[in-house]
Amino acid sequence: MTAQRTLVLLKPDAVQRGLRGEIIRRLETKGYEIVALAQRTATAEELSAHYAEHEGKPFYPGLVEYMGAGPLVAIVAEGDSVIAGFRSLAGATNPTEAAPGTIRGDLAREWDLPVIQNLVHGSDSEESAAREIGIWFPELG
Ligand code: DAT
Ligand code: MG
Repeated sequence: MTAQRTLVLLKPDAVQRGLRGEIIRRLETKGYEIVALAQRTATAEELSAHYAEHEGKPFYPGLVEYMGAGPLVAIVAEGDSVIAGFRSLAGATNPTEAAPGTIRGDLAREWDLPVIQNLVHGSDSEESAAREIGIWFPELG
């Protein structure tokens, strides 16, 4: 298996709740390498590019508002099968359904519905990872 890269976001709720260290600890103790890391408040352009697949869905306006509401941390992580592996660490999209032991299952809950605040993003395929790394870290693209 060759090493993959994935794009991880520690979303504004993770930063606001002081969970950066806890989430990065899980990523690192799993054995993944951090290749790049940056904290900043996302621009509207970054968010519309990142979430293009969800444009037009009922939750899209709330999602973009939540993601732009404060600083987030963008990370490129590397390792064998890291794309699927980080999504396993993250758990199901809905934190109520996410299994205990996962980031979302242990650390998130339904909070301010209808927006699902679930602490982290992880790319869902090699194609998404390449596209998303290009959005957040154009210098690595
Ligand atoms: P994931 O982040 O697990 O890949 P996704 O790509 O389907 O999930 O959706 C992106 C984000 O949008 C997700 O993390 C939380 C939010 N979201 C998804 N489905 C939603 C819904 N039905 N209602 C509210 N927010 C939703
Ligand atoms: Mg997704």
